Amino acid sequence: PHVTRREDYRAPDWTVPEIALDFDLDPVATRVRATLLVERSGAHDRPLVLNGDGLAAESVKVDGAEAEGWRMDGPDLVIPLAGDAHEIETVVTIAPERNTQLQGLYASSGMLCTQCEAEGFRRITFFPDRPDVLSKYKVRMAADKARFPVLLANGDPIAQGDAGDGRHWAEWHDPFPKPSYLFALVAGDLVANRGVFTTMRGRKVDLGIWVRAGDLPKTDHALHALKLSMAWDETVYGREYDLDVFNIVAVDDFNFGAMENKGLNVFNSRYILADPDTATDYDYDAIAAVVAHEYFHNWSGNRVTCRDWFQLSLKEGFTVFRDQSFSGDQGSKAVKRIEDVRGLRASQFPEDAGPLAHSVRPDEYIEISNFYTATIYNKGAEVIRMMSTILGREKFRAATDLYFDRFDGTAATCEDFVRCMEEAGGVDLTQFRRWYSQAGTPRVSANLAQEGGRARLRLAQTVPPTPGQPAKEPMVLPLRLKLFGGITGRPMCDEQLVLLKDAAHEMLFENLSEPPVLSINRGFSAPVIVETNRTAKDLAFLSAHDDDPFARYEAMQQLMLDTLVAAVTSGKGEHAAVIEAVRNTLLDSALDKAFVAEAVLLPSDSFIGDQMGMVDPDAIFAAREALRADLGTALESEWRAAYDGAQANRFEYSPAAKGARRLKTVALGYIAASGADDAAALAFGQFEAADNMTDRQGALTTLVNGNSDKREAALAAFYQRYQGNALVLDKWFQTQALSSRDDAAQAVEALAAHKDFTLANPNRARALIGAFSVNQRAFHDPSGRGYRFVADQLIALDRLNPQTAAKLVPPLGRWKRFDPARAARMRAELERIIATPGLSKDMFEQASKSLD
Ligand code: B3K
Ligand code: ZN
Repeated sequence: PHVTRREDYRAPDWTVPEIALDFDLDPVATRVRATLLVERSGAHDRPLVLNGDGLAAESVKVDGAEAEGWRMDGPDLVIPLAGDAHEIETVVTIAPERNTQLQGLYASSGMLCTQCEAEGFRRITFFPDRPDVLSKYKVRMAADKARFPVLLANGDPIAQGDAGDGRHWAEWHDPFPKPSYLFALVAGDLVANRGVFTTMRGRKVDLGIWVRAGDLPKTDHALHALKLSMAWDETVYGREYDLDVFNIVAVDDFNFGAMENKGLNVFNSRYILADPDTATDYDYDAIAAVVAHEYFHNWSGNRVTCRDWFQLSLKEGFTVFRDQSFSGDQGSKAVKRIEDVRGLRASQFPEDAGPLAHSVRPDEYIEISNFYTATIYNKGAEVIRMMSTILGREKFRAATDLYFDRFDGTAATCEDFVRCMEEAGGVDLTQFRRWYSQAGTPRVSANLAQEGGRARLRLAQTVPPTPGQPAKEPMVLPLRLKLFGGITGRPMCDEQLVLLKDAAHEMLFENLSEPPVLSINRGFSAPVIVETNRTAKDLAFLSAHDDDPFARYEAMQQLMLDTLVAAVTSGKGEHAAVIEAVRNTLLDSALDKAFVAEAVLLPSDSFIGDQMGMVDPDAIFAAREALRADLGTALESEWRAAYDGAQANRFEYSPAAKGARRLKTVALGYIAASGADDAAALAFGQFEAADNMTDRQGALTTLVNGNSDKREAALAAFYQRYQGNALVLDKWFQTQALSSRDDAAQAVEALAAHKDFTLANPNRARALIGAFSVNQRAFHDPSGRGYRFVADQLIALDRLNPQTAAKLVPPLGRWKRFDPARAARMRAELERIIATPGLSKDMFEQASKSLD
């Protein structure tokens, strides 16, 4: 397969300042007429190359006359042109209903919608489908009036009318030049929850959240989040919205979360629809975060876009950083940071340590869809965060102002962004740029040694080898650190920001009146793995006394990890220190409940596995369950007190109420882990009495993981109640796929044959297969049945939807971390995937790289 390389970038031969699209919409056969104004760029005699994917040209005209000498080069249309500017017209017919890839124009629950990023526009019409070709779009759509009463596209509505024969038409113009990946249209039987936002300069923007009529009551949260996001981007980044309308459409079949098409965002319905009965607090938070993310793209992505797909993190890393800051500002910054770091460690760290590791600005790809990764998004966000830490708030804002100002209306690069940081920040980021080019998670060792009244801190860093990058140079690591007195708990110095640039560095602290304890990488100021010589006592001390909430959480996590890793290695656990630290946290009434809930949660099986040279899923599971049981038993009365203290009268979506619900379900889990006789009854009581999905699903999870006779009853009741709601049914599948019971693998195989299971809907596929493959013990069942099941499903899914299938390959690629028997079975499944006739290049790239 063809490999695209960053170093091969060349500016486009032809630009397309304007395009007019005319759609005769029909699910079976949609006719697309495209009229392009093309201009030769620079002095050359190369023909015009228009990308296509599965298109056949029915007509090609140049300046109004049938074109001569055009030809197909594989999927692309090549037209020789004599002059420097021409009008090109092509006509193609496409079949939305047969589009199971969900890329291009497709049908979903009776509506028609588009998804073009990254290279879907070429499945709609012939076009130079690359992000550095920016055009002004005029779109005309005609469709059956009864089936598709609503016709939406980018920009502003211009005109609409009747077309006769039961059809109608609408015209939309987008005045902002944009790349083809931001094109969108939607046709459907939809209703809108409408709102108005008045911008900082007093312009009124009409907002609409478009859904099926029955879903309208579930759209208030998304609309509210949109208004908050628009206001936040004005206050924090000085960015104002620029069109008269902003529409969001929810669709049921979608390959990822949502899409930032100019003025017409298209969303996976799971990131729009919410009411207390069907959405958890986690869902509510995710909806606000994704609405914000897509909205923020209007500046970081649309007004300033990417020159080529290697620069993807320019818009994605920056926009994730922006949505994370937004979410932090809506509630507890500390809890948000903890959640984000947990996510980074669950997805990005393993990616960076495995066969698919790549840098934030990759050097090559086979299929760009495979590079919408945790590294591009979440590590990319950490890179932006580090620059904001180094520059400080004001200079960072000056730098983003400069960036938006200088590159508005253009397609930029990561380098352009860094240069703005340097200019406005007055800093030299030469060495820092390695964050864009070197893959792998840096490791820092920090050893503090007391020498009388002084202490010496020895810092050292290494960056591990990754595929194609055997040797690494030292990185710039901004480490926020502080010392605390081990006796009084008092800070012994102000917090310092240390920029570790060399492989090794020493610092001396003088005049110490008591033994110091090191607090380092506070707030997770650098996305690195830190190893220290801190004792269990030091960590317990910090978990109770550190004045940085993240560092407090981190100390507890490290204490738990050290305990669990020792237990896995030695086969027996020494749990007293963890129990004591958890007790102190539970009893600290100054802490907010959401923080407590995060802090007392044990690291996941897979995160424990990530600490070990060779992962033993069964031993890890056993060690973790043993610690859970001990925590449950030893602190049973504290868990019950926490549980009772977190009961609420009535559902409310506020940080305090969310925190209470979170702690309540965590406490319920520990009460169940204690083996208390009434645990199942307590859980079932919560399940039945719940007035919200957070409590209901929390109780269901506890029951599903257990063996009580209430288990089947709860699963059946849940299914009965939510049968008609696809998003909630996803939770039913997912909860069972994540079960900690011995029969999880078997149960998942049976669920794949359930009448409500389908691979055609990406949410459903991810709820079962995606969830199961991160259930470490079940997926890695020594028989290999988990691997076989996932491979079977992925082979079947690839025939329908390569993009979604390929995203689910990475768990099979972690074979190096497992014993030879498991590794051989995992490799065999990867090989079976690669040998499948007609395999997509998406799957080929993921599976073949995973074998190396
Ligand atoms: N930009 C889209 C992601 C597109 C994924 C294409 N494979 C959503 C987002 O990041 O906001
Ligand atoms: Zn994005």
